[in-house]
Amino acid sequence: MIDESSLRAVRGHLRATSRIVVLTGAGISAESGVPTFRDAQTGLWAKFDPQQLATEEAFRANPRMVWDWYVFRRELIGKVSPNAGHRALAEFASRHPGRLTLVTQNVDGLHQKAGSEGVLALHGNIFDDQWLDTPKPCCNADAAAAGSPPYCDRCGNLMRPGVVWFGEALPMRALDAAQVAARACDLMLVVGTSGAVYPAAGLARTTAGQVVIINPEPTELDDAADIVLRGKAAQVLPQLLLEE
Ligand code: BJW
Repeated sequence: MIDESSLRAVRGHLRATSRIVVLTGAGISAESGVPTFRDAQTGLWAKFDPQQLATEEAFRANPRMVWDWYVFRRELIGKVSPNAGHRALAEFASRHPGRLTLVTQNVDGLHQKAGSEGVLALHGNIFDDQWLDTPKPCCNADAAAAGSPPYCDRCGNLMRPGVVWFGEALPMRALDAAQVAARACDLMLVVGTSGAVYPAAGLARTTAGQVVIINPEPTELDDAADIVLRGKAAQVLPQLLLEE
């Protein structure tokens, strides 16, 4: 149970500022049924550590296994819908144009599906494909040979998911825009992230604005927070954003 005075304080900040950044992580999609990144995996994948799978090294060593992990997750995410947390953010932004910058680490596309526009997706999109190695003229993504993963039948180049793995650079335009917004904002809501992965987590450490964490569990960013709301995103966000 979150105390009403903390909720009132955050609602006050939301009313008072026109420069709000929301940084989201896997926890915001938990109530849609998407397991968080560091959650125990289920079924066939229970024995694998996601941190060991989400790397180029793992993909090159065992492309079929890593590709199949993404196919499994694509199928799971394809079946779920945005929840009240995603919807509250989209609704707030459409009622207050230009006031909110939404930055997400999530690759599930649920913010966009909820109607949020201009989402800065720092870690890509799980439904995109791209070539593993710089494509040659023979590499035609639309004509990739079926396989696990699909491949170029001329040179053997492999398709991989269009996400950002550990050790890879984030999309420069999205990261630059997120850093500029974070530095300039008066209020940052940090929702459903463990705060363990950089440079995304660094946004909460470089902002001059008030930092509000929304998470049912402790995070690695709690020391940077002005207010911590210990609750679930799909419950807390509507209370903050839709009850003015
Ligand atoms: C709820 C809830 C509910 C549950 N409501 N909440 C500085 C210091 C140390 C290390 C580094 C550093 N800078 C860079 C690094 C290295 C590395 C890194 O950060 N490593 C750390 C592990 C230490 N970073 C990188 O490698 C990045 N690249 C980079 O820095 O490149 C440099 C470079 C420059 C130029 C050229 C080349 C290179 C890349 C990071 C990419 C991260 N990618 C992933 C995988 C994406 C694809 C996929 O999904 O398969 O992104 S990793 C994974 O972590 C995924 C997530 O987006 C990301 C963050 O996870 P998130 O969202 O926080 O999820 P969880 O599971 O950790 O937490 C869930 C939270 O939800 C929990 O807190 C729950 O309590 C909460 N929760 N239910 C609200 N209902």
